[in-house]
Amino acid sequence: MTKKIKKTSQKASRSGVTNSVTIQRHVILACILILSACTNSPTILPQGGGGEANPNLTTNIAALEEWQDMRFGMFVHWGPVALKGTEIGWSRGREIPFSTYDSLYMQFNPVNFDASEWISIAKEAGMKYFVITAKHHDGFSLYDSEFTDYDIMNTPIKRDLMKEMQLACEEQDIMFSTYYSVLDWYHPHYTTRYRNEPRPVEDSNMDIYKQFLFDQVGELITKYNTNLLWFDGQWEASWTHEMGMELYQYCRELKDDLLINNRVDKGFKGMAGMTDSIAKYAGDYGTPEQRIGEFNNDYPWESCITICNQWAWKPDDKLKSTKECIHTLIKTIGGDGNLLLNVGPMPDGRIEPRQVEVLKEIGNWLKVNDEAVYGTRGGPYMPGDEVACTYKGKSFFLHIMNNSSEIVIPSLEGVKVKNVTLIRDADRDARRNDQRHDGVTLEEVKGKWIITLPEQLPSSIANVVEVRTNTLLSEIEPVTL
Ligand code: H79
Repeated sequence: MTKKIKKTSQKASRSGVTNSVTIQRHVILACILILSACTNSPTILPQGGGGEANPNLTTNIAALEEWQDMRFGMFVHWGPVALKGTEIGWSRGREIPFSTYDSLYMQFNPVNFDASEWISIAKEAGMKYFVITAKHHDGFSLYDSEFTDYDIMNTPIKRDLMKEMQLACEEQDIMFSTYYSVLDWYHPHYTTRYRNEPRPVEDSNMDIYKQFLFDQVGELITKYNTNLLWFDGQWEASWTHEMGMELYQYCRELKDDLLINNRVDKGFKGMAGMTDSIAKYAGDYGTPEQRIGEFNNDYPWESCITICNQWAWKPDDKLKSTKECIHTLIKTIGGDGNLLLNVGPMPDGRIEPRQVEVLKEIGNWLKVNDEAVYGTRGGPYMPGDEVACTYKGKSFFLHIMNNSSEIVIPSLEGVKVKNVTLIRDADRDARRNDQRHDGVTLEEVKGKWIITLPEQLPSSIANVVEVRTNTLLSEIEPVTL
């Protein structure tokens, strides 16, 4: 087993959930097997993995659940294009002429880059994992690759910045992960050309490109110990379903507890990001882009959303407010997904101070409400516009995003409420020991639970009420709010 992040104390408190989920999965799997034996129909895979070519290569569930428990990660889109402030990959041959774009690396000299500082910013924001663009559609390798000269070692900075990021992550217990675009508009042997690029395609050979890609991905796994591979760019005709399944299998052979998103293969449909057929297509989880995914606790998913508009840095780009970011996180985890929030650092190597400010404020909210986020799952109520819900064991957490003093939710059949508290500060012991009720009450009236909150609410962004019950909430069918 390769090195992964150290287990935190949260691990202990979530073991109840994990065990029950595992048991549930085993029961479901047993039922499916019995059913398929009776009807002679093919076995339905209850989870993702290597696709139809690799029916026995299923998602590594322990790694998946550990990642799901993290709930919140940092996505970073960075490269020489930051010098221009235009979009990574897409502006090549659009806002920036091809030859200018492809020469930017010769001036890329981010002298203020400090990997420990980036990772501290992520950590302070309450993020538990980190995903860096090792190679985007523009083909530039942000790391020291043996297989190309178009990489960070041939820039004026001449330092393997991605290695520094990996080491900083390991130092600070943040799970290190990499983004890799299977599409490469720079590589001569990748057959599809971007826009009106003049290079002829006649001599291009996808077999050569494929070998290059496998070699590079191999480096990410063996040299950088990436824990998750975030593939992208699978939609062009040059990339096939067969290649996707082969790449998935290759990665898992190199590292069995690696997680791989669904863009490794062609099952990803539209920006809603989920997979058409989990048994047919490779990938461990769905990837809605620039949107909050729909409630789904059958197939794991992660929304990737930018903190500004652009993925890569743009001067004076419109920045989302702390409130919008926190509400996005709450609605995502309420739908049982992870949130991968993207920042695009500046060409000098720093993350923009105003973005750092928002990230810090998100972290401040999370420090108080951490129990309602990490190690939880979405449900048993599906998210609405103003309230979303997470649960862990026998407790559920109502995240209330308006400032109302009363909320009404359908009661859960057969579930008894034992205790209701408002998360006010990080002093969870006082709350747990029932020394404070903070003026929250819950009353049952005709199949509804009416929850009243005190006038003075702790947060102007979102307040969390914990409802402790007598029932394991993973057993409850999701209810609409
Ligand atoms: O890496 C990020 C995007 O570059 C990539 N996926 C995320 C994680 C991506 N691949 N495809 N798309 C995004 C969809 C394409 C969106 C576009 Fe556009 C709209 C391309 C051109 C217009 C977004 C806005 C990108 C450039 C401007």
